[in-house]
Amino acid sequence: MSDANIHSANRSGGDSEKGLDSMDGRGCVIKTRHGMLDARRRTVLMGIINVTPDSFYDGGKRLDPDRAAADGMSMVETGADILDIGGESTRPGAGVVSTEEELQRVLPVIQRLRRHVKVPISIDTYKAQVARAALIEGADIVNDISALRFDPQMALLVTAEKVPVVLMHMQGTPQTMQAEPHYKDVLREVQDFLAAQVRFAIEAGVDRENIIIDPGIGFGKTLDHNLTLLRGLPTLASMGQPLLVGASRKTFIGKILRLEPDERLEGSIAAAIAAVFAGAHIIRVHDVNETRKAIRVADAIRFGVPGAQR
Ligand code: 9MG
Repeated sequence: MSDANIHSANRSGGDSEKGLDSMDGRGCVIKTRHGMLDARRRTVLMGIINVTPDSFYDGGKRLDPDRAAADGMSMVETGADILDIGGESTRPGAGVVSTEEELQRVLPVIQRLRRHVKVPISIDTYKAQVARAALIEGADIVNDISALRFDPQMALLVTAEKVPVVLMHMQGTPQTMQAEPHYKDVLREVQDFLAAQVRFAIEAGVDRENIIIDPGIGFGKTLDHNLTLLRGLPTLASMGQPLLVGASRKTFIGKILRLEPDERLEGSIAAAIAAVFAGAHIIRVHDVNETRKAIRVADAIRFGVPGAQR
């Protein structure tokens, strides 16, 4: 997929979506085939299971499907509300994986998890064929980093299957995105892009309630772009769709702290908590146990603790 294809596909102009309802609670509840995700008074946590040899942090750790499934089960035990299964690395410069290879990586993990966990499973793919097979095996949500742009069949699939879909912003492709990210006004452009893709999805037949938006931290962004977007999350939250943020162990944290991915836990938790207070509904993380504890405290500060002694 060339950049030219991506930028010409489905874009209906740079205007921001004026017609979106403001957040009224409606946008915080997501219905899935395996239950409801209610983010009205609690942050939803998505645990990352990469079944890849080359992901930037956990690449190569879960090539055995039994190990990947066991990790998913322990994420659920420690507080994951969703498990996100990916079979193609999206780190900057990562190679494209064939559909067959991606299917061989993710399906055995989804099959095992579906037998053992009740939480919704999300399939991290931009390929409709992979998403379709994953949904058949029991996945519930499609996490599409291309926001329905890379595969024309994807919008048809999520419409027909009536499943929630994550629309993420990315400038370029994983192969090109960090070459020279450029924006005049990153927050405005990301908001306009997400509004245009929400409109595209709705016109294709996707229910508004099934659309989750995501600024795509680290996808074609400099350190400054990422920080501006995290600071601007309230603007994106006000678009009225559930808002997902993924900052876990990403390069911008390494740039701030001058630390490698395996030393970025504390920075990742700080970013997650900042996102929660800025209005994010779903946080995508590698470290479920640690992040869940931090978020429980953040949620208690935001909403109180039911039955707490005064
Ligand atoms: C697959 N993947 C990697 N980072 C991500 C992010 O920030 N958001 C979403 N939706 N997916 C991501």
